[in-house]
Amino acid sequence: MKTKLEQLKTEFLELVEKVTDRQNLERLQTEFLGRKGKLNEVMKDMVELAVEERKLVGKLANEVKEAIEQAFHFQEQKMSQSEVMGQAEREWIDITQPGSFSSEGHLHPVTQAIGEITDIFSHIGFTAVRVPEIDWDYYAFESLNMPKDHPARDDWETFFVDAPEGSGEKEGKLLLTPHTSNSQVRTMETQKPPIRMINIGRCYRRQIDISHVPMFHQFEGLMIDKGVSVTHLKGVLDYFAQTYFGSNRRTRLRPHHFRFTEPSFEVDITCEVCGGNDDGTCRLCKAGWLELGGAGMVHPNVIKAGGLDPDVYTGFAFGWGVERTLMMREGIKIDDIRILYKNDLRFVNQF
Ligand code: FA5
Repeated sequence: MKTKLEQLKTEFLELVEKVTDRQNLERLQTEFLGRKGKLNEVMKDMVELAVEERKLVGKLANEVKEAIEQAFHFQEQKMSQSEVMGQAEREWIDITQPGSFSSEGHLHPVTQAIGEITDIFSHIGFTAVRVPEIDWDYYAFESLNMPKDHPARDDWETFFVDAPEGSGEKEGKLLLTPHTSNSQVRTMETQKPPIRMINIGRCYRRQIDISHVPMFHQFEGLMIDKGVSVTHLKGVLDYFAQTYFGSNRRTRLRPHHFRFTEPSFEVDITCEVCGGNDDGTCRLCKAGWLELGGAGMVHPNVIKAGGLDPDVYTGFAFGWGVERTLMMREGIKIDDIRILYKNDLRFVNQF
């Protein structure tokens, strides 16, 4: 039995050195030390030995067992070390290498224009305000001198929200604002004159063609004070047009009619696509001019709705399309407004 035990030990020590992975190492250990393993197999014959002899063999068996266990742990440690080394080799990082950069996006051209427009007006004291873009009929129409069922409302091709009507005096139907002019009375309700505000917001109309989209942006300007006249309006519009478009562009005021301004105008600028020389072929404009927005002196009824006395205060207001303004910028040459909202990166990345 002693020889068998010695052989067992030698056999294990030889085999364990050749094992290279944990699975085989554990299998080998079970083969030698497991319940039905080789060591126990040899020990079965112990019962036949004399007591003295049994003691000696028992001691030897323990030594063999210990030697096997030690060799097992030694090999296990060697494996852990080489695993760590292997990992370090596989995962090393050269910190002197240049980093990899993720490509940086940028703001949408319309968002860029909104920032620029706000900035231009801030230089002449117009403070940005925000008002609801889902608002009551009262602020979008009624307070703007357009009573219920007035046909002038039709021009705004409005989306109404399928929700219960508000019963308050300043409520009515709920709608997606078709213009930013709801900010006129809302601002007069919260600020005292002198008022100089600019409101840039989303507008919604049931329109889509080459120069109309169902969701667009307008910027609304409002100035209310004592003694404000059309001259101030013209001065502010010219300041904006020259700062944003450049001094070589021409603008014009065309007499128009809005229920909430008197007198009212439409503001046109020479078309950037045809250079203002439309020979009947420009897809975008009408005879070299493109309408940017409406403007006028705030109607006395609107000033009253804002809680102010029209005999004391006068003011002007204007509302322009942001997309149209951007499209008329020098060098832009966008001849279809819808491309702004097609999410085509080939287009957007040019800005
Ligand atoms: C108005 O909306 C008035 N609230 C403007 C105003 C404000 C007049 C203050 C007087 C005083 P209008 O419907 O013309 O006016 O629209 C103004 C501008 O919004 C248009 O000239 C155009 O630039 C832009 N616009 C209107 N509808 C669309 C649309 N569907 N898509 C893109 N831009 C549009």
